[in-house]
Amino acid sequence: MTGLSSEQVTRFREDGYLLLEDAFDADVLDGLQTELTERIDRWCEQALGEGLLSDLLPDAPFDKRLALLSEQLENPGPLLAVVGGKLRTAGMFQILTHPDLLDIVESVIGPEILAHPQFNSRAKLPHQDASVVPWHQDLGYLEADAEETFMVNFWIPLVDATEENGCMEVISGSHRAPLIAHAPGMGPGGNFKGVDDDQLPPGDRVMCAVRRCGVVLIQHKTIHRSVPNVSDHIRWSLDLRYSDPRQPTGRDNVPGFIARSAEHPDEICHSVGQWQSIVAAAGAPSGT
Ligand SMILES: O=C(O)CCC(=O)C(=O)O
Repeated sequence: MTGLSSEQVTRFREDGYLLLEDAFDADVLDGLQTELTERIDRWCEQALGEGLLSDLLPDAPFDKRLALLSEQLENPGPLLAVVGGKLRTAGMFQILTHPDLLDIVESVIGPEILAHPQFNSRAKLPHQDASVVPWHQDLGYLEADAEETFMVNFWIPLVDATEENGCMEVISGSHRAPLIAHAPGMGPGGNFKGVDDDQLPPGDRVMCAVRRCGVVLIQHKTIHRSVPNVSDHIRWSLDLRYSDPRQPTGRDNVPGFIARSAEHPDEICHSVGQWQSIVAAAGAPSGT
């Protein structure tokens, strides 16, 4: 893939979302997927030693194992934490800096590209309320000074994402709305900020099923949610964001890194170690 066509850019700007199948090769995700498996292995080996687990299930498939392990645990929270949130790992760096992704971003905002500090890895277990994300704008989770920053947000499934396993749903054209007030305690688990139904702007609701190696692109004001996972397997995904480094990120206390720059090539971050140093030097609390 070498960026978006001008028709795709126009559709993205008009609708505030774009579905892309086969946006990159499967091996782009392999490094991170191996890291996730290694993290699960390490945590579980220790838990086995402590008598918290009885079976490591080494042969269970990637899209089932974490859920089966969680069922054995009285408190699965610490296990889920090792694979969720902001993993500043080599595999994540490889994805964030992959030319196929950066070409897509460049088609929309040009060649000055910051890998935004807000990103997540998510394992959405079957029938798990706490991972069902209510209607929101990503801007609702950022400082309001980023309202005019045109962000290009990638939602990337690690398994084929379907309505049944909890894919994303977007409201077409909703990115033209201003920042809408987000209330705490929303979603079936009461653990997310979100927008009340009566504040949702009009627009077609589009269920964004997309296969592994595909992408759902949204903008930071596009209203979206993820629907419940009623399947028998885990919907693994990443959400990554990019913006122009000269514009506010809405996350002043955590830096991103320059992923591509025509103007200042000397400022490009070339390794995961450099990325980790940039974040450490800013004194950002770990996990933010
Ligand atoms: O992956 C999900 O379930 C929700 C993702 C989301 O809402 C986001 O990327 O902002």
